[in-house]
Formats: sequence, C-alpha cells, structure tokens
Amino acid sequence: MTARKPRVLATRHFPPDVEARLAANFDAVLNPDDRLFDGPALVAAAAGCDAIMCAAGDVMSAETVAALPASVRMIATFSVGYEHIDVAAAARKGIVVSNTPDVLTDATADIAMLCLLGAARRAQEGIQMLRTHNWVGWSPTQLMGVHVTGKRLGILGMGRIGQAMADRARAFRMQIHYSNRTRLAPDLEKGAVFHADPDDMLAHCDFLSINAPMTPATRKWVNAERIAKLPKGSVVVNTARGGVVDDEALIAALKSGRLAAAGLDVFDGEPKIHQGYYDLANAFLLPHMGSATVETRNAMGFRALDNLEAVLLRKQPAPDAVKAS
Ligand code: 8YV
Repeated sequence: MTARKPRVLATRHFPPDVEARLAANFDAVLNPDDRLFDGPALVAAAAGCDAIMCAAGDVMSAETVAALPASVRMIATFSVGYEHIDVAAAARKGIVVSNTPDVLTDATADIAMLCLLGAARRAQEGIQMLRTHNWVGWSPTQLMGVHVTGKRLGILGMGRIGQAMADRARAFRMQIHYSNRTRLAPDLEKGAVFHADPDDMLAHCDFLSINAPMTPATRKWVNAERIAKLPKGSVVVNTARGGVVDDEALIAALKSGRLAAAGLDVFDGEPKIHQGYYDLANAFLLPHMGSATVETRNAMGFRALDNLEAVLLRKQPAPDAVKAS
C-alpha cells in the first residue's frame, strides 16, 4: 500500500512551475481562480489538510490559527515578511511556520531603486503627461526633479534587502547611512555610516528608504515628528510594509512640499490604499511589485516547497522556520 501524500492547501494561485511541484509531491488543494479567503473560509478550506501554503494577504490572526483543524502542522508563507501570521499562536498549536528569505532580495532591491529614481525624477508625472497627450514639447524647466547621484541615502533596516539596496545606491555614488538593530561587520557595512538610534539618522537623509520588517516597534515609524527631522525636500521610499508609514503624515508632507516626493510599493491596508495618495503628483506608486519577476516568484515558491517537503516528507526541521518576534 502506498502511503497517503500529505495534503497541502494553496491559498492562492501560485506560478505554474510551483503548482506543478506542489501537485507532484503532495495532495494539493489548489485555488485556480485565486479567490481570496477570509479567516473562516480559510479554516473551512483547510479541513483535512496537513499544511497551508499562503501568501502575505492571508491574515492568519491568533483567532484564525486557533480555529485551524488539528491536522494542520505547518504554514509555509510565500513571502519573506510574516507579520500576517500570528507565529506565537501557531507555536502554541505546534504549527511550524516558514518563510522565503534570500530569494527575493535582489528583485525587491531593484524595485526600491526604481521607487527612489521614479520619485526623484518625477517619472509618474512624465508618464502621465505623455500618455494623456499633454506633452507639448521639451522645455528648460519641465519636470525638474531631485538629483540622485552623490546624495545621502538613509536605510532603515539593513538586512538582506537593505544591503542590496545600498549596493545599488553605491553605483549612484550615494553616501550610505543606516540604522539596524545590530551594527554590521565592516565587510558588510562597506563604509556606510551606522546610527545606533534611527532618529539620529534622519537629519542625514536626502533619501530615506524603509527596508525594515513590520513589527510593533516599526508600526507608523515614519510619522510627522520624524518627517520633520528629515532635510526639507527629501524623498521617502518604502518597499517594506505600508504599516511602517503614517499615511496622514506622509501625505501632508508631500502636499506641503516638506518632502519633495515619495516612492511607494507597499501600503497600509493594501489594496485599499489611502485616497490621499491618488491626488499627489509627487507620489510614485506601484502595486506591491517588489518580488514580481518570474524567476523570483518561482524561487519563492520553490523555497516554500523546500520547507514543506522537509517537514512533511522527510520529517526534518523547516530550513526557514521563523519564530515570534
Ligand atoms: C511578496 C513581500 O510578493 O515576500 C514578501 O514579504 O512583500 C512580497 O514581495 C508577497 O508578500 C507575497 O506573499
């Protein structure tokens, strides 16, 4: 008799190569229509499942995790961020939680640089002018933006993505400042200026890039008080989590000209983003595309599967198990 394959619920429609491997190795419950599950629907869909492969939009609150069927032994999220999962609640039920670090570092740092450049160089306004047939020709004062080369970039959160962002910015001869829970070793720091207190970094930021995870400590970290510490005319970039920014404060600073521009790929409460952003010409906005390359999304899926296979097929620890922060 052949052993039953562990059953895995895929909460989203994942890339074809990822779903093919999922279906080959597990009894896969797929979601080809990519319908979104709320908590109760997710609990119902997980009936009889050994594990759940989810993504960042799936809110796994303590309540939802507590209500999951006892058969669920693992939650593998198709993301590096895992603030959508109550990891402590999962641990209480003996559920292993894994994420997908490393594989989306470059793609996300690329989008961070795109946001930085797009915001600084008024790409949003230029595209709009051209596509609405309002470009009447070149003019000496048209769409003058903020110069990037040689400016100071402050990075909040110097993990993998922050470091990859710094490497890209160095090619623009930017001077890197950073703040991180721990100071990096010199070979990783590469001459960047460390600020033990992130508030002390703000005065040195012509550009501020948020690359820190969403935690209770970073919730609405970019607020009115901190924006006031940035040099006038600086640019804020966020490719981490929308909740790290106080939208009201950022929008007010963009409106008043206190900040020159913002480049944002992530939003609090996305996809229902603050209405104020739509009215701002100086906000370069993307719909959470940080990891959206074929190679990266496949790598994320394979990394989630590496974890599922280790735990469910080989009875080994999850290589990317995460703990409650
Ligand atoms: C993912 C991300 O695409 O991995 C993350 O944490 O923010 C994104 O790049 C998304 O979260 C999918 O789950």
